[in-house]
Amino acid sequence: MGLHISLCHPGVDPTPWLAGLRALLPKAVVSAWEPGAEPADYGVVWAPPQQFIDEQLQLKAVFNIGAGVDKLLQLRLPVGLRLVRLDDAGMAVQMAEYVCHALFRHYRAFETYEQQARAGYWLQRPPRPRADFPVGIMGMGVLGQRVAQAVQQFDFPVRGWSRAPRDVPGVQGFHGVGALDAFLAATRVLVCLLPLTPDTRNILCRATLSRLQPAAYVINVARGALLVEDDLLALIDSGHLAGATLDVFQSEPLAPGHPFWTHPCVQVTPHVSAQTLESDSLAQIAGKILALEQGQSVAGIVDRTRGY
Ligand code: NDP
Ligand code: OXD
Repeated sequence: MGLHISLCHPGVDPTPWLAGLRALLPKAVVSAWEPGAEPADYGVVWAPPQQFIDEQLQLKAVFNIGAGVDKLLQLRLPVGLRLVRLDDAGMAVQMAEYVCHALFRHYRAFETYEQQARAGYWLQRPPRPRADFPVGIMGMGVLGQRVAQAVQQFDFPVRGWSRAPRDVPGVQGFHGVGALDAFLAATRVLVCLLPLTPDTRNILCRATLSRLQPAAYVINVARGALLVEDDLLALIDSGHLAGATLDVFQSEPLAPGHPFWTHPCVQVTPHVSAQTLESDSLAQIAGKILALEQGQSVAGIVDRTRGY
């Protein structure tokens, strides 16, 4: 094919990624980027340095090895450079299982039962109507819709909030800033699956979280910078929020001594709610390179004015 593909994934062993791309695109030259490398036709990257963009001036497209492009968009990018993000690639089902686990753990009081069991204490708590636990999903894209589908299977009422109207079967849809208050007021378990953009940074703050139903629960699986961490803690400590499951943080890794580590109402995981799957991701990227080479359109092209 005569194509040159440059992989730039700082801090990660490139060997399996290079081998995977070479197997999928045997006619292409695939190499790990280093400063001064030959110009490539396509970049396959996660959090590349500015130098990669500045030196690679002949790129037809850059493939982001992840769904979120916030880090990529922090770079100075040539105006017309096409960015393509991962579009599910095995992440949606992981996100659905993570969110369902967090929802069930909270709704069924499993954490309380675990504590009771450790103390050798037998106490049955009354069942709680699931109609009292409407789940509101902020971000009804590829991942949010998969989560909505999974949550509906367990008969929870589901609301969704997006920028543009989204007609998703079984989901009460809200869209735009004007409908945010109504969406929050209709939500007891909030799932955040928004991209990080100038419009969404710090969107989960005292003003918005206060509008959730009393004893609301927050699940943030998108980006840490969407959440004002001190506001969340204050609202949990005041009793307005029941707690939170957090997979992402303002600063990662979460700092030693951060109150989230030990807060009894906060569960933390180290940014693993939907992990990038190497073979699924490479298959998707290779397929899209072939499609672009044939002049076809591909899913997952980033709209840089929207920021996602
Ligand atoms: P999509 O681009 O498919 O969906 C984004 C959704 O957010 C869309 O529904 C979009 O609305 C909505 N949205 C964006 N901006 C706004 C806004 N200002 N107001 C209201 N709604 C808005 O993304 P994905 O579902 O693929 O991924 C979502 C995010 O999840 C990623 O950006 C990434 O940050 C995070 N992520 C986290 C992972 C983890 O392991 N923790 C793993 C993978 C992703 P509309 O439908 O109108 O366009
Ligand atoms: C992603 C992530 O954006 O893993 O794909 O966070």
